[in-house]
This record gives sequence, structure tokens and C-alpha cells, in this order.
Amino acid sequence: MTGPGPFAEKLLAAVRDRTGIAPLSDEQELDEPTALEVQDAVVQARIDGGARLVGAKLGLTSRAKQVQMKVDRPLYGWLTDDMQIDTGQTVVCGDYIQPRVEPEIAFLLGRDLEGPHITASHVLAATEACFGALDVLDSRYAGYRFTFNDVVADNASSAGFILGGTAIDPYGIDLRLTGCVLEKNGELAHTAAGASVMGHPAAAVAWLVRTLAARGKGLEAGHVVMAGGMTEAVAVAPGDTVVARFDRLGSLEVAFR
Ligand code: 0L1
Ligand code: MG
Repeated sequence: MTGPGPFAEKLLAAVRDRTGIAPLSDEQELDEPTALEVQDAVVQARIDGGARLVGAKLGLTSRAKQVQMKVDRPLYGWLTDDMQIDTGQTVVCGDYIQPRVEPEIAFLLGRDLEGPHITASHVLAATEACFGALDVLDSRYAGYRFTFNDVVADNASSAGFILGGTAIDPYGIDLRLTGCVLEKNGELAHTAAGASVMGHPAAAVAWLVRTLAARGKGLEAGHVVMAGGMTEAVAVAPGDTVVARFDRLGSLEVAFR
């Protein structure tokens, strides 16, 4: 099997059939350049199907997530408009394979961001507003069993995202200190502060921009960027409700059926 095509086809079929597959690397060696080509192919297939690119997500930017997934490096994927879940919308678990939810801090960019020397300060200067957010992720690999390159190919488990209704000027808040309490079915699940994400969520976004620059890519004004799970993700099933309470960024609640 060569090139991204057959690998991308397997991942797209998993989404269509809502059935987890074995890691691509079980079959054949998958190196990082090929994994990135597969990622591009699965995102392009969504766009060819009518979706619009609206931003990017970081994954595995916190120690909690790296420990949970046994992968010790951050990665990124892309967000399309068909992934956005409206506030108050009940999420149908059957639309996914094995959904999980995690709290994140999101950035809405007011200016393009690209280049190999971007820092957290540049990210803050280019940000129109920050939001509390929930990532509804879904691995196309059964049981979330994958290597780093497998999950890169799978567009960083991108599936759904919810933006909170409270927009904050990034200069009016110290995102390192933004606390988050994650509850599932009324019980405390996890807590974290923004600094859990690479020291500062804006530093995670800066890492993304520098990483994209090496591939001749960048982020655009209007893009939403999710900085990565602050805590471990929680698995969800029909009947579950997840609430994320952020300091100063408001609360988000999502119900699953
Ligand atoms: O948790 C995972 O599926 C690993 C990929 C990163 C996804 C994320 O952190 O949003
Ligand atoms: Mg995430």
C-alpha cells in the first residue's frame, strides 16, 4: 500500500460506517510525512464534500492528555464547519464511533498568523477573542489505540467542537490562570488551569504556527484555534451530560443522547 489514498480511504470509511478500525501502522510502517499527507487527504475529502475549513486544533498539549494517550508530543489537525456543534444542541452519540469530551481554550484570530518565529505574544496580538470550548473528539481507531503518526493521519481525532458564549479580550485575561472545572453527570471529573497547556495556551498556538510554517502553511484571520485539552478527556454515552466551568470564560454544557 503506497501514498495517502488507501490510508485516507480507510479513515473516511470508518467515519462513514461509524466503526473503529485497526491502527494504520498495524498494517504497514507509517512515517510522519505520509501521516501528514493522509491528514491532508481526509480534510480535503470533507472539503470536497461541501465542508469549509474554519480553523485548527491542537492535541496532546497538556501533560494530562499525553499521559492519558501515552503519546508525548503535541500534534495538530484541522476543523471544518460541519464539526461545529451549537450551544444547547444535544449530541447524538450514534453520529460518532466512541466520543470523548475535553475542555479547551479557543482563539478566534483577527489577523493571519504565519512564520517560523511566531511567539505567544504574536498570537495574543493577532487574537480577536478567546473562548472556553469543548472538544468532542472521536478516534477512528477502535479503543483509541494508535501511535503518534496514526493519530496525525486521523486529523488529531477531530470530530466536533463547541464554542462558549463568553468572548474575552486576550489582553484582559491571564490565560495561564484560567481555571476549569469539568463535570460529568453532576460529578467532578477533572480540574486544570490554562498553564497546563504548554505553559500558556497562546504558546501552544504559537507552536502550531511555527510547525505549520515548516510545511509552508499558516493560519488565517477568522480561524478558530483550539489549544488542546486542559484535562484528560471523558468518555460519553447516551444520557450523559458534561459541563465545563471556566473562570471568566463562562460555562458550557452539552447533553448526549
Ligand atoms: O485524544 C486523542 O484522541 C489524541 C489526539 C489528540 C486529540 C485531542 O487532544 O483533541
Ligand atoms: Mg482536544
